[in-house]
Amino acid sequence: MAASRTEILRMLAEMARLTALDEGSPQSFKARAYEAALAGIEGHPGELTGLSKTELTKIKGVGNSIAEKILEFDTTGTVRKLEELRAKYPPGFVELTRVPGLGPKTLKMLRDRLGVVDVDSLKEALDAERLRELPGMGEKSEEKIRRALERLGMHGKDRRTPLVEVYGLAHSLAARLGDLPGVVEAVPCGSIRRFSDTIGDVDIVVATTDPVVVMNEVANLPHLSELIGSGETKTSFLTHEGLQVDVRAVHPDQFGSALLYFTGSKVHNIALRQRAIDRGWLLSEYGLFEEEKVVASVTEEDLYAALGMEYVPPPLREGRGEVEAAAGDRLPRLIRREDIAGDMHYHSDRSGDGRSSLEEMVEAAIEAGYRYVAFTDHGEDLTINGSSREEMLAHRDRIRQLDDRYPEIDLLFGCELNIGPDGSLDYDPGFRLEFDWCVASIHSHFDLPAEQQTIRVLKALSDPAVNAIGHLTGRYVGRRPGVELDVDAVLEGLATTGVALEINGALDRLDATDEVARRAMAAGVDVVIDTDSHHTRELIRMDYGVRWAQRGWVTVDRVLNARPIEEIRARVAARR
Ligand code: DGT
Ligand code: CA
Ligand code: CA
Ligand code: ZN
Repeated sequence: MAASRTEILRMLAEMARLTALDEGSPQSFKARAYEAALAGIEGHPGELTGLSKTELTKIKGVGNSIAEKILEFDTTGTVRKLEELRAKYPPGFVELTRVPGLGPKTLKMLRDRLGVVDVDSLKEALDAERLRELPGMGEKSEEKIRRALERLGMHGKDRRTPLVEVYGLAHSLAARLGDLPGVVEAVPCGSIRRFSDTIGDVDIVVATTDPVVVMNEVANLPHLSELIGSGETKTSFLTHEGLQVDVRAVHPDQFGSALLYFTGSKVHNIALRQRAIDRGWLLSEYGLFEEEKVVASVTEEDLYAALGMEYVPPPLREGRGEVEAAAGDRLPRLIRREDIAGDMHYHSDRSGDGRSSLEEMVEAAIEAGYRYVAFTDHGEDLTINGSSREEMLAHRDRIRQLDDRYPEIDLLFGCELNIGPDGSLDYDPGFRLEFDWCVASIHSHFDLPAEQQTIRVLKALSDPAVNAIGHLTGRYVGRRPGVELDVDAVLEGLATTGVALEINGALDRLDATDEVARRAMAAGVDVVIDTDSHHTRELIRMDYGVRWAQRGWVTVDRVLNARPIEEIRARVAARR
């Protein structure tokens, strides 16, 4: 076998995770070695398969031992050490690392002393009030863990996985199946294709003339931990992370109807089936039929057209009025990736957590086809990551020089201001006006009461230097709930001041939510779709941000960074 770059990265990420568990700390020497290798490989373009050990060790962060594991993985499809760790830490146990407050050390103790091996046994131990007996734990920590379990929806059949943990896997699986002989196309469907922020299971539809080859490949995938069921055209299995994957092989002639059916949502499908029935037809995963005759089946476009509707983009297929709109030719002109003209939340290594230089970030922006970009490195209030006034002014000089050197792009000197617990911002009002553009965002104090959070954000956005509110709630999907606030009050504040609502395209953020974005459209609030990139590889987040915005029915005319830079500058000037 030859492993793809993504598969190798996934293997190393899993090694890092399991090693941290095994060593009792993500800071252990071994765990950090994997993290270093991951960072090095991510910064190193090109495939890794076929490289020799010497060539591999030339990559930053990759030492002998890791190079050997990459070679072993590339030739055998797995790594012996990884298999050992997987046996020791099954998926149900690894999942517990998602619970805030349960670090590797604590997990080890819970397992050794209380026999906790998964969410269910953790719940039992909590119910029996046994955690409080352990060193360093008490009633308070029990309560905290109990609340986290509830908030994350981590028990029972309703368990969902954040999109960010599934997206890469689903696409690399599909790419692998897409390369098999006889396969025309393989596409992740279901909630992944609709770009939902959390995922129940992975559905992959494969158009092929040879289903046997596909089913054989699936049964032998290195990702497979447990086979759930297999037939001639469908195989279901669990991955080592405990995620269910359903792969269905369909004939290329029926690809459109299979895509449509397995993309869902269920509510959307039911409405389409009803439209078919109203016409005396039947719609299934095999096609749209009039008696025995096929009306349409090859592409989704054919099917929507036959049903007398506009094509509905997958992120819209949630049964939120899209069927009626598409049937009445009333689908709004949604934002698309090619409409985006620039990025207004963008870091360089001027930020402590920035990983690419100004030059690299400028070149990546040009590569992405942008006409402008606003560098928004952190303000001084974020002590480690932020910059002093002197540093910012020197930074401005460099940005202006680069702006002259690259005539094809306009560079703005901006800042990501930190919103303090009381709504205060970095620097002073005068200095803040030195910036061409400011995004203000919350980075701490997530637990304040809703009323206080609302006042906090309203105060920040009333500052004339503020042009957008970044990642509104500060949530991390499935890990940290966002701050609670009065969304309508904030939207009203944005509408009256002309400050934009950011849609942050980081897969683990996707913040503001689709729901809030849709309310923003109704409230007359403009949005900016940003990547918040800290590294050149993160520019891909613009694709994600756009799809997330589509879920919120965001239209092109309401996206600030789809407009010419002059309009943005004029809006900034008008606020001051
Ligand atoms: P998930 O996995 O919970 O994140 O959500 P989905 O939407 O991926 O749902 P899933 O995996 O149960 O099914 C995939 C798609 O298959 C779903 O979006 C629509 C279609 N589908 C599944 N079951 C049914 C059904 O009973 N009726 C209809 N009309 N469609 C279904
Ligand atoms: Ca699914
Ligand atoms: Ca499924
Ligand atoms: Zn940022």
